[in-house]
Amino acid sequence: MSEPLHHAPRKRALAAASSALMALAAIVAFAPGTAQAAPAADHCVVNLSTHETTCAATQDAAFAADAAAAEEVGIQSVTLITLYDRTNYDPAGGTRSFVGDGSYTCSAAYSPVEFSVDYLDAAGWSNRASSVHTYRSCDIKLWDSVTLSGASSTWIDNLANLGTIGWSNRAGSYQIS
Ligand SMILES: [Ca+2]
Repeated sequence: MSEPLHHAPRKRALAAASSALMALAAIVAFAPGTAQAAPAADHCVVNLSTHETTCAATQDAAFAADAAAAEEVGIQSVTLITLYDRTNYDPAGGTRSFVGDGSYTCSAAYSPVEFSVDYLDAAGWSNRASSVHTYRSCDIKLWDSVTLSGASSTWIDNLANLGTIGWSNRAGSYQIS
């Protein structure tokens, strides 16, 4: 049985690990100088249990690669959040998903926050998400800038067009609860 994911020290570890992994993912996913132009269609899965980030050319391939790697260490990946570059959950522009282990479910309440992702810019995802889908009772709050600073959105369950609440291509960091 793996350790529960929602302990505070785990969040700090996640933030640090994610920064390093996202930086690596950005190097893999983008040629220098192209990150601000039309982003390539890239698909990454951030595993909150293993702290590994797995990227592939398609969303299905990214999920499959993450699931295979997690299974080797006894974790069954389950999707908590998927960010989409495009509206209407269209994966064609790229996706970034966060997965937990098979038994993980977010708490019904918005407090405490269960995960924080402080640096979407390092992953090439700052000002990019235009729709978001959540699972396992999780909700997401978007922040305008990195490190959970600037304005923040309401807690979002699923939203096919973040533009309807003024949050398309805007989030620089976010929280999950
Ligand atoms: Ca977008």
